[in-house]
Amino acid sequence: MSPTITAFKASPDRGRGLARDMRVRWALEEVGQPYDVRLLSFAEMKEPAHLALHPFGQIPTYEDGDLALFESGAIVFHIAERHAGLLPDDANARARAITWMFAALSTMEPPIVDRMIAMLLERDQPWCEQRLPLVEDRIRSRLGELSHRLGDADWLDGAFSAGDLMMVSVLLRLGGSGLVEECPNLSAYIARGEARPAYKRAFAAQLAVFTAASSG
Ligand SMILES: N[C@@H](CCC(=O)N[C@@H](CS)C(=O)NCC(=O)O)C(=O)O
Repeated sequence: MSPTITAFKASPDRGRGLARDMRVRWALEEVGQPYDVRLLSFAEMKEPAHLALHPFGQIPTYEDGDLALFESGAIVFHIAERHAGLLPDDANARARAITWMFAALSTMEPPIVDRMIAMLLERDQPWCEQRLPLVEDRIRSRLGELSHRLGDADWLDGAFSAGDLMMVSVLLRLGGSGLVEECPNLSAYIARGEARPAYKRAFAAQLAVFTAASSG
């Protein structure tokens, strides 16, 4: 049996890779694990059947036999633990790759999500014009620090890992902001992630949901 994940039936970014099922799809593609997708409307995400899987009524979720998981980070970690290819065998290198997953989710992603909320939901607030530059400066600092650490390496710690998968996924949420472009090595890092065949397959699969919906 293949695992089943959940994704948006109608994605706010029209299936352009930003919804967080993309990370899970990418991880599954990297390890060569086929999967099924259950598409949900916003209303369906808040119904009891889905709330039993995801206490916050969101996507993605992951079901495999008796196991049901939520939180993209936990799901990608689980996939990386169960299959070869996303975490190194060496125990210390593995711990460092996991550290990068946490860094992506708990250090980089919060200010990036703050910016998205400011752009999408707070635009009309009188204080938004003052707040946005502050949020962007916080992101800029983090990007500068990350850029310094990455230097001219291809990936954050040796070979590509779940840490890079998560970091690239989070940085992609800055598309169109111009912030990443201030650090050319980070732009190149993201491009390397996007060039991976597994990323391309995952992106195409997510986009196909929207393409099918708009042509049907
Ligand atoms: N920390 C969660 C965030 C999940 C999340 O925010 N999901 C969004 C889609 S990317 C969602 O379901 N939004 C709809 C909602 O919150 O009602 C994760 O990484 O899985």
